[in-house]
This record gives sequence, C-alpha cells and structure tokens, in this order.
Amino acid sequence: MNENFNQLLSKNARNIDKFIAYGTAGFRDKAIELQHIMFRMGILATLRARVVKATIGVMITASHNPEEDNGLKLIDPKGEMLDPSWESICTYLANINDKELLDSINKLIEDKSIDMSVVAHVLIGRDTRSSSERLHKAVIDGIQAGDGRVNDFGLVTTPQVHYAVLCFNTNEEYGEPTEVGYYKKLSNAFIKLNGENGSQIVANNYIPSVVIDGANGIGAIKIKQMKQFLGNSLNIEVINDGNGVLNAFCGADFVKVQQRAPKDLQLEVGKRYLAFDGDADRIIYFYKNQIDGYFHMLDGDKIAVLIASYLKDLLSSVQISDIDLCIVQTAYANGSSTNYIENILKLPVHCVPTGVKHLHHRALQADIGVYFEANGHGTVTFSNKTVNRIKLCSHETSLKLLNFIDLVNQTVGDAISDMLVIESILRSKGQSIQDWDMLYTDLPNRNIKVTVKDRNVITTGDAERKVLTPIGLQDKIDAIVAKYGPNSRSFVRPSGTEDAVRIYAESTTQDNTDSLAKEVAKVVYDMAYGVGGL
Ligand code: 16G
Ligand code: ZN
Repeated sequence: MNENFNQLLSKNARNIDKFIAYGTAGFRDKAIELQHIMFRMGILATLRARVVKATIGVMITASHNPEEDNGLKLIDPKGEMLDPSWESICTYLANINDKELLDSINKLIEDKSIDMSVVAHVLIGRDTRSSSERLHKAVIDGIQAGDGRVNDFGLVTTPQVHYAVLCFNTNEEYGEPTEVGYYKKLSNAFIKLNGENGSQIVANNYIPSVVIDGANGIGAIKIKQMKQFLGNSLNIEVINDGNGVLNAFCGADFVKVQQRAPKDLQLEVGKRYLAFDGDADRIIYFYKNQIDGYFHMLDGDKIAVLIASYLKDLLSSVQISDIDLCIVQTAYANGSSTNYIENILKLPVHCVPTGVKHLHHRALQADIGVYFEANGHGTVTFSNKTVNRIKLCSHETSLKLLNFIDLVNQTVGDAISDMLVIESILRSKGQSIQDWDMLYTDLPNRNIKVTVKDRNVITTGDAERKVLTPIGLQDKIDAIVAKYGPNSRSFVRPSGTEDAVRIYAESTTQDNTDSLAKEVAKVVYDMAYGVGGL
C-alpha cells in the first residue's frame, strides 16, 4: 500500500455505522453515506486489476434513483459487471472498521496471492449528481492508496466507461478508448447504415427525427456532444437536458413505471419520443397514437423483439441460418412479448433473474444474444465465431450486418447506442413508431412494492417466478391468480436495491391487473407483519 495510506484513510474515514451491501448493480445509497465506501472500492479496484492483470472500471452513479442518492459500479475487463464472486469481498471491505482496513487488505493480498508489482490501471467515470465529484475524489484517493494508476474520464455515461474498459483490454480492437473514439465508432456505423444526409430523407413511414428526454442527466450532455459526429444523419431534439432536477418526473424509469409522458411534455401526434435514464444505460420509446389519441410506450421487450426480428431477417438474407440467435428476458417481460417471440418469431427465449449481469451472462452463451429487461436496459452480444462467419460471407448484405454490429455497444445496455440501433432498423423497415408498436399489444401490467422489515424472508426460484420461502406464500399467490383467468400472472421478489418486496401483475384489463396486484400485495404484507398464519 502507498506510504500515505493512513493520511488518505483519515480523509475518507468511516463515520457511519450502517451495513451496506454490494447489490444487484453495485453500492447504492444516500450520497452522504458513501464517502468511505468509495475510498475502499478505489483500493479494491487496484487489487482486482492486479488479479485479472487488466484495466478495471469504476463508475459513480445511482442511475435512475433520486439526485441525493449515489452509488458505485465496478466493471470487469471485458466491460461486463464485476465477477459475482468478488461482490462479497466488496461488501466485507465496505463494512469493516477503519482500524481493521489495512490488515484486511493485506490478508486479501495474501489469500489471493496478489502480485503487487503488477501495474493496476483503473478507469473512472462519474455522472452529473452534485455529490459525484466529491465521491469521485474519494475513489481516486483509494486508487492512490492502492498504488494504482488512474485514468480519469470525468463526466461520462455508464456505458461509455464499460466501452472504454473493453477497448483498453482488447488493445483497441474494439475501438479507441476515449470519448471521441466512442462517438466516432458509433457515428460512423450509423452514417454507413443511414446515409450522411439521413436527416433529410424520409423512408416510407419513417421520419428521421427524435425527441430525447435526457432525464436531466449525463445522457443529455453526451448526446449533444455526439451531434457533431452524427452530422446530418438524424434530427435530434433534447428536452430535460439538465435545467431541471435529475430523474424528477422524467427519464426512462419515470416513463416506464408511471406509464406516462415526462411532466410538462405535451405529446404531438407524429413525433417519436424516447427517454434515457440518469446514467444513460436504459431507454424507453413513447408516442401519442394517432388513432386513439393516447400515450403509448415501447419498452425493453418491444425493443428486443424489433432487434431480433431484424437480425433474423438479415441472417436469412445472407443465408446464414444455422445460428443460435436467442432472446433473454426476465420475469418482468410482458407475456405478450414472450408469446410473440415463441410463436411468431419462433426464436428461443430464456428467462433469468433480474439484473443485467444475469442477462448478459446468458446472452454470451448464444451465437447472437439479444437481451433486454422490460425497463429498457439491454443490448446484443455477438460471438467472435459469428462475427468471423459474417466477415467471410460474400453476400452484399453482410456489410450491413457488420456495420450494425459496430453500432452496438456489446458490453452493456447503452441508451445512445440502442437509440441509434432502433432508428437504423426503423429506417430500414420504413416504419413509424406506430407500425413498430403494432407488432403485438402489451398485456396491462402493474408494478407495486411493499415495504417490509426484512425483504430476505422471501426467496425465489424458477428465475424469480416462484416463491420458495416462506412456504405457503406461492400457494396463496396461485389461488389469487387463478381467480383472474387465462393470461393472468403475478410474482413477487425481494428488491435487490431497496428494502422492499416488489409485486408484478399482468392480466387482461387494467382494472383486473390493479386488483390482482393489490390482492397479492396484501398477502405479502400480511406475511411480513405476521398476519394470516404464514
Ligand atoms: C438495478 C439493475 C437493473 C435491475 C434493477 C432491479 C443493473 C445495471 N441494474 O438497477 O438491471 O432491473 O436493479 O432493481 O444491473 P430491484 O431489484 O430493486 O427491483
Ligand atoms: Zn441506469
């Protein structure tokens, strides 16, 4: 450890006696409680970098959560989430006393036989939260305490950090590991697919203009910077671009959960809208339907279906048919989407537990894995074997596929990349957002939560679709669901990010769905507070 270790430690002392765990997507809590955790994770990042002998990433953000929250995600060498086997080490280091810290670190170095002579290279980025700058300094102190080398990216989106980590670790084969490198890679691919003057060219029902709700976050800043690289290929208007409060009544999470447009936005028929979340790794599309005049939303499920059907068509036109192309979803996927994928697209669909790391992991097992959470987080992964096959293919459409692959940020869901992917597909199909929306009709659905004393009394199996404990709860849920008839479904799961149990319901009408969700919430509440004999 660095000779100034104690001095750096005292600057970032642990003043809060509260247990905090590395959750679904890293640490997340009130920003004022995170200083010591940031410092310790800076140290840990230097150790992880030495173990894997590669560049590691750190992103400071609490994504779609309120401005006063913050968080930290660690990014492994291929740009993917931290290896789950290290999550318990993070939790352990985050919660010990300052006095135990140095000994614990030395023990970890010994247990894992970490070669401290290896250069530890850590890439770091942060979002626009007012606390992010202070917390970012604490991470840098930690990297210094661990004698690591910092590569400070400053203000960036989460997916930009994931991208840059992979670029470093592939010797730039994936792209240039800079922000400009990111903009150039994506813009060049987009321009090749859509034309330099795409913004002037309407393709059947496709109009080349979008309105982006930037959630008052980093995505708004970055898409504006990217405009100069995209040139005339797409018309982009940005709203909620930083003048308001981050994620407040706007952004992808608000639109998805509230099932309505961001506050103060008067939707106009014929316009295509989309929302990023606070760190720009989620995207949700929406519009005002010309026929019924209502707000309609196209979520991660509809995005996955659009992308997979496009890829299926392209693969068949280049005559590559024996490819394992699959879609990965979670229990939150709308039943209509799963039905469409299985029965109309006739593609395999896999269901995994909530959290990007699970989806990403499953997608990597396929030749081409399209994964999306209903909340709009997702991307596509292409195996090296598949990319090589496409490169060897002489069919002229293969070039289109290769450009498409370049447009995808394969490391993680990326709102900017996803938007450009979707826009390219809609243009290529000559479709409006309304045409896309008509692929299938979502079943009405509802997400609610019950705050409980201990969410961990609930454990689940079958990719979170069934409760395992407490025994008897699943039977009660089954009995309630049965009353609502076919196409009704509900499941409950402990949140991975807050002290709550989440309840999901879908059924054939919104009234039935809401009442189903309430009934299930009631049995969960009674169970949590000891009523009802469970
Ligand atoms: C995190 C996850 C997201 C998941 C959500 C579930 C990542 C990068 N993010 O935000 O994928 O949908 O948690 O939250 O993995 P919950 O467990 O509170 O429902
Ligand atoms: Zn996010």
